[in-house]
Amino acid sequence: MSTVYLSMSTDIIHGGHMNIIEKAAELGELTVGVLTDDVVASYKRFPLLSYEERVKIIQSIKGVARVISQDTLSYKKNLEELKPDYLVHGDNWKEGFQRAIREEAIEVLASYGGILKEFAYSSDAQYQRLEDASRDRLSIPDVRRSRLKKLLGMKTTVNAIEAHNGLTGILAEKTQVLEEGKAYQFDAMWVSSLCDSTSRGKPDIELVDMTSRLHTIEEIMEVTTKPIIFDGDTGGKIEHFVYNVKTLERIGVSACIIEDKVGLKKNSLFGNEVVQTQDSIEHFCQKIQAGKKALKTSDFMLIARIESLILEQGMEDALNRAFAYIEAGADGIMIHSRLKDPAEIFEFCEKFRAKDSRTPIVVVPTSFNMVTEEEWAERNVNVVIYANQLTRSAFPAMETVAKMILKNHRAKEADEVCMPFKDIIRLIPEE
Ligand code: SPV
Ligand code: MG
Repeated sequence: MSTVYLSMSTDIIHGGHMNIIEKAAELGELTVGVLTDDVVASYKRFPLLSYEERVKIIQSIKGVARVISQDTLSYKKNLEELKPDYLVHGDNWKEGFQRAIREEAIEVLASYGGILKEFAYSSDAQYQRLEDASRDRLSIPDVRRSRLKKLLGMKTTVNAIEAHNGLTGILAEKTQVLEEGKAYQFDAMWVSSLCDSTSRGKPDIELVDMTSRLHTIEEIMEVTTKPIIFDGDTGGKIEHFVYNVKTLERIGVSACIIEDKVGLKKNSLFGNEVVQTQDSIEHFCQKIQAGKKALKTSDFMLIARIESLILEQGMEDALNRAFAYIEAGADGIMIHSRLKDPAEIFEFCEKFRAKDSRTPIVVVPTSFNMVTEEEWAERNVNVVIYANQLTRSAFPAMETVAKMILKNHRAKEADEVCMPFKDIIRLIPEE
């Protein structure tokens, strides 16, 4: 009997999938490769059903002889291992970024005489409606909140980009790079105090109050589904913090990071150029304990941010604090630095990991920005936050246009650097 291979990522089985499984099974004994969660999340959306659940469903479909995992978009590894007589695929991969994946598969098939069988891709309007409904489910607070922990379980390193309103939220949600058979998108969003304050024309000194910050989150949540990591600044008074952390958890935020500073907080990247006071270990531990006690789910993460390197208190102090904060209940540690050279962050990670292999480490590489995500992964860093690049790129672009209009006494010249008007009115479609 001939052998057949087909790969599937879906978490909603519809008639189109049943048809292609039926056709594939007619060709011989069918093995289905189920794409792992991180691969599905990189090119589609986060799967509502986990890999294990999807395997169970697909395994029970008539005609499926067995199910294996496919852990890349590329078919190479599984084809070389199985050497199936037939590879079955919808014809939709002839164009676009999947073309490279198709070409590679054809090459592997040719190496041992396998045959590619392509069937017309079924694009029924009701299938699209089903997909839209599934995507909507991802925005439900319980689903969204738990997603950060799930991602941390799936990937060594999760990335997050700053969002401070609906529009930057949409950028974080939808921006995707598809190239050479690979797909990339951001895993999560960072609601930065710096960018939230800057977008309101205010300094980053905890002046924008919690009600306004919650408003920002609400605006982002209305138009996105990805998990949110909230920059909680110092967390404020313990008596206030316990209320705020409960609210964040209830509305579906996944994590809150608070920094160990007291008094008038200034942005960390000022370092000791301005007066900033670090909290005592005892008091910050009390804040963490109170915050953890107020929480109702195990999904929400309270992450402690250590300012010792920023305030030049030394590596020893940073490490002591990290272990004390974890002892107090922190679900993760953010270590920050304002040096261009990543050496002190690397040293912290190494010394921390020597004693703790589990607790997630978060970094914000604004100054030490030459390190790639792959390099962070090698050092067992779990969350990489791009904290301010959208704001820093948007402001000079807007300023340039404002100056062009002033200089030319009209907008014609500025139009060259603006997106076409017809594109902006269609950027946000009506539902
Ligand atoms: C922020 O984005 O507001 C941060 C990171 O807290 S930093 O600006 O580097 O302090
Ligand atoms: Mg901040």
